[in-house]
Amino acid sequence: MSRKFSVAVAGATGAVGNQMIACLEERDFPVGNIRLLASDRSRGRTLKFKGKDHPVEVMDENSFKGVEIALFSAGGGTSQRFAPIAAAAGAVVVDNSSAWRMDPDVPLVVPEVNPHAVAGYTKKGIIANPNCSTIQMVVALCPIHKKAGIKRIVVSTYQAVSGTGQKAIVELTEQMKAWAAGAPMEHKVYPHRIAFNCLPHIDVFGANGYTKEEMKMVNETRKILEDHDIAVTATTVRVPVFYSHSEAVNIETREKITPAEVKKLLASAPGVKVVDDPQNAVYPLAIDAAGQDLTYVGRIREDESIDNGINMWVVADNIRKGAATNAVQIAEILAEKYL
Ligand code: 25A
Ligand code: L14
Repeated sequence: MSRKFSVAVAGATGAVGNQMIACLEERDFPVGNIRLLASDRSRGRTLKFKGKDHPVEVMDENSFKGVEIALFSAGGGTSQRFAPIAAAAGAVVVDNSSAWRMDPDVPLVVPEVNPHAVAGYTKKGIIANPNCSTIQMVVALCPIHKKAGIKRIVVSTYQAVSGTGQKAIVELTEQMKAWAAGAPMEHKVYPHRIAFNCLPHIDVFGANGYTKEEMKMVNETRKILEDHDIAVTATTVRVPVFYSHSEAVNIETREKITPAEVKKLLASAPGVKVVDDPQNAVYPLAIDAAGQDLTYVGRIREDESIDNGINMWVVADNIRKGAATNAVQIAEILAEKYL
């Protein structure tokens, strides 16, 4: 890559936006000029990029003049409104919200799985970053799907509070402090206490009894793996963990594949690290994945209740691989191949 790009980060002061700025810096993305955008609440703030202070600008219709790549993580409503404005100004938008993911004219991309789909950005000037829980699951499952054909996925998630943003990190911290002090624990962000609890409720419930988060895992998995015959069912659960989502993933394959074969496949799969020595209490942990970019897979074993079944435990940092890193990886493909 020789030339540099004019980049904007929309939602720069949020949990994901901050990490996007860090990823651009760490991965040495060829940034010529950077614009950091947020809402009026962040007016007057500055953020550091490559050791230099940059003012946070309030995002409006004129924010995207001259911008070539715009990374968005400012919530669904904001993306709905501003992504087309940015695209009309000539930027390619990589959007982290759920607003555009299922639009047939918007590619939904995980670079380890379907990098070719980036080419579809020309239709709307928007590329969608998938849901965090879906990203780590398809990174782990894609090699198995290619080899043995996945018929059905049954997944239960154990999701960190950082997925809800900075305010939820504060809520869990405050509840734990209050518990230690013997004081009452208050909640505003979640409908119940999250400290020392598990909530089978992420995003809003739909008419079918599933949450939107659960249905994202169903629909996005099929779109990314480009296979609408895969049956997927999910239960998504919020747990009192700060960073990294964990998932118990059960699959049924068309062809027989043994746990040893799965381990061998995943050992050379892009973006995956196998951590699987249960006799020595070695398996993926949220606290180890936090701050990392890989998807960690362990507890790989046969599902003995069916002919072609595998169980595994999949863990990744939801703010990094689940959001910011994946978005910057997409921008890298754009920069290298398309812009
Ligand atoms: O429900 P929605 O609309 O889809 O939004 C969902 C929320 O999920 C987060 C993100 O929260 C978003 O607000 N999010 C989205 N995708 C995520 C993912 N994959 C995700 N979280 C995890 N994983 P957030 O707080 O982390 O980041 C919000 C960022 O978006 C900016 N923003 C919001 N509205 C905007 C906007 N920017 C431009 N135009 C708009 N209209 C937001 O900037 C932030 O950068 P900010 O200035 O509004 O917030 C700065 C700080 O203020 C705190 N804060 C948040 N909400 C409030 C608030 N303070 C006071 N009142 C509030 N209501 C935040 O903690 C933030 O640090
Ligand atoms: O669809 O709250 O990208 O953990 C990401 C964070 C949905 C909710 C998305 C969470 C959001 C999720």
